[in-house]
Amino acid sequence: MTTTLPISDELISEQNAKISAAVLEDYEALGRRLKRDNIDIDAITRKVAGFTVAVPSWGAGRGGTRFAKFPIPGEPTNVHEKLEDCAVINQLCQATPRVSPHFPWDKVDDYSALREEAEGYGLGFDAVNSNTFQDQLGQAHSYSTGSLSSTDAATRAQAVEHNIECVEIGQKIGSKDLTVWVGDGTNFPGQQDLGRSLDRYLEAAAEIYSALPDDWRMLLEHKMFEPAFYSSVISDWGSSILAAQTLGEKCKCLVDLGHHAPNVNIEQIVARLHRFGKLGGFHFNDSKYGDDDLDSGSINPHQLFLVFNELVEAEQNPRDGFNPAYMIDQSHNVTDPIESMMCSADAILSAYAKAVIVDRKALHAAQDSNDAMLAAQTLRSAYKADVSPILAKVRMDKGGAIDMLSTYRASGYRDRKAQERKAVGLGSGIV
Ligand code: PSV
Ligand code: MN
Repeated sequence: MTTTLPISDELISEQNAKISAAVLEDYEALGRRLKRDNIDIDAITRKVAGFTVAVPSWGAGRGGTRFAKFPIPGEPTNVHEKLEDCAVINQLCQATPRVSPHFPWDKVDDYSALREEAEGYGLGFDAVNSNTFQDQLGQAHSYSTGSLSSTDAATRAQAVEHNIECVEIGQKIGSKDLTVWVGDGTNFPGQQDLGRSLDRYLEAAAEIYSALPDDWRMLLEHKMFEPAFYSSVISDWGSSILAAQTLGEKCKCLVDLGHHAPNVNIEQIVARLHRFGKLGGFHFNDSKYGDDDLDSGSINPHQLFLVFNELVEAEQNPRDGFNPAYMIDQSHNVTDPIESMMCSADAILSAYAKAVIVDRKALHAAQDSNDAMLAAQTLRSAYKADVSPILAKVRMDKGGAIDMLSTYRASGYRDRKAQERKAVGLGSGIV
């Protein structure tokens, strides 16, 4: 299939030509600095070049809060336009070759055509996400009482059926993971029995699990609160891992950075889940207060680095086929989503690169001899390194844009789309 990418290669080359000499100069300087610590920059560059993260189809649209959504002209209005925008992101950042769809939002009649359309952009599909946290027009049973844990058997059956349909669609588009996040929970003490609601969830989730193809995984995403504000059925990593262990081998846990109580040590959760072979996926975003869905690395880049430090540790000590599905999961309320996701991919790769250059031998030695200061400084030294020349070189070598933002803006892509696409309605919510 011929590939028609949305941004002209000439424009990318033209923009890159202005700064490529400077990038190479910086890359050589960084290479000399790393060599003093016995680190081979080219080996790091190869690792960074191999790291990719999926983008969510819904992230291509402007997000909103419970209060409002402020659409921008040229925003995508269907899955085809979302794919086109995801192609722009990957073309310029060269690190996001997969799209994670959400159903029923991304439903179409012909999924093999959708797969071909994505392939035409050089894109594949990542985990499929089910949606039983909102009602759809014409739906037989409302999720107002919950979905997989609803007290109503017919509602639970409908939620199971929807998840199985997501797996069937996923098989047509080349996915291998089903991500299940439910908004189930309560708003009042006593509203539901906390034990029995988990029983109902487990029973329904087991039905989905038994419909999984052999080479698929089911990823359970926990979230502390919202939309249920008193209790959520899968509220924390404890509930998540217990459910995953109950369901079976193919069921793993997915960590979304925004889904924890404030100040929770998320990197430790990563290490714990890995220890038990249950780390299946990751949703990247950042937050100040709760599930803010802000851009990755925009508030607390050091935490992102510490999380990656554990992920690299896990990568180097794999257990039970360590292969997490990495995805950006953000709501872009005030920015152009393409710009946000390109910059987020950069923040994520940057945290990864810093974690890769951690002197692990020195770290382990300091840990083993209880030298807290040396251990902390070993991490700090990697964190302080400016790895941007590595990231820029990776993009340049892969045909992406060194300066993604200015190249994107010079392309006039969004203005062009504003002429071609129909306007998005007002409203609230993330779609
Ligand atoms: C829930 O807050 C979440 O993080 C889950 O990943 C959902 O599928 C996604 O946001 C979109 O609603
Ligand atoms: Mn998420």
